[in-house]
Amino acid sequence: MQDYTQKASPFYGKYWIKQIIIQPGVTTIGNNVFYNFSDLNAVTLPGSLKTIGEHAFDDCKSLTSVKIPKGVTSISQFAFNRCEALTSVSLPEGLTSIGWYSFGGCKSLRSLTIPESVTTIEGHAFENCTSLVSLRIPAGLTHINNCPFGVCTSLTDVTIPLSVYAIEENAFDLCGSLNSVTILNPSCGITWNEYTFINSPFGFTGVIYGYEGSTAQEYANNFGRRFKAISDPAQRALGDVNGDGVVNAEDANEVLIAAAKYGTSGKTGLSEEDAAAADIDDNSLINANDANAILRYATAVGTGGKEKITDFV
Ligand SMILES: [Ca+2]
Ligand SMILES: [Ca+2]
Repeated sequence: MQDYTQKASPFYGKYWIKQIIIQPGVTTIGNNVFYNFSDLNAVTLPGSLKTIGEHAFDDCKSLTSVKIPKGVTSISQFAFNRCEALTSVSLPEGLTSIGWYSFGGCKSLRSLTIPESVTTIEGHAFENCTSLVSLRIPAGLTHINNCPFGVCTSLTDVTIPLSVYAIEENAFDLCGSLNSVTILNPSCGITWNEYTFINSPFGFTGVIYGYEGSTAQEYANNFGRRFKAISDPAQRALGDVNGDGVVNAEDANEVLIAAAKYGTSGKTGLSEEDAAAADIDDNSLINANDANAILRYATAVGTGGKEKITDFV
């Protein structure tokens, strides 16, 4: 399928179309092909697909879900921009790059798992996704560009993985609900201005978590942000799967997510350190037994118990 300018697409003006099925064999959806199909609510993409062009589904206001097939390695700029009804997006393992404004203004999108294979998220990619409450940034990402998650006003917490060495300004600008930012790379380069994390007219009133002596601490101190230290990975407590210094239900949840992933893909998606902290019964499997032990331990500690976590396996 070739590229078009917006008005030259053979489909231009056919906005009443509600469903599109793209036949197997098609490898490219050209630029602008389905631009502004305002009635389109379902699209089926073939397994042969490799690329989705710029503005391909831009302004398809009725589209509710999209499953991008395995084989697509990059999503071009503005591809799904302003798809305001989109509640579900499935991104494939193998995807490496998510373009500029590709999901900008997808105001109904609530949760998003970005595959571990993604190494580039361009600026504004998810800007204005105002319903997004749950976001997992992949462990292979190296760089957080300008404003990829700006105006994600429902996002409450975010963990920036060890692999990220640079965070640009406005990365989490105007994220009104953001109250926790965890930066796991102790020497991550954080753009030295106050607009990198913003949740209120007063700047950032949440907490920045990082290691003692990290650039995250230096940043927080310089801009008057609250800072809390997380424990050293070398001294990671058994059960602290997400490495935030406490063992609680969130860790049990991480274990269950990892177990489910293992069930479908044969990979837990956990780093070696995380996996070591997750395998409570030390049987080299990450599963519900480990999650259970974490939960029972967290409950016991919460009510004053002095047991060790391994007492619950
Ligand atoms: Ca934890
Ligand atoms: Ca285990």
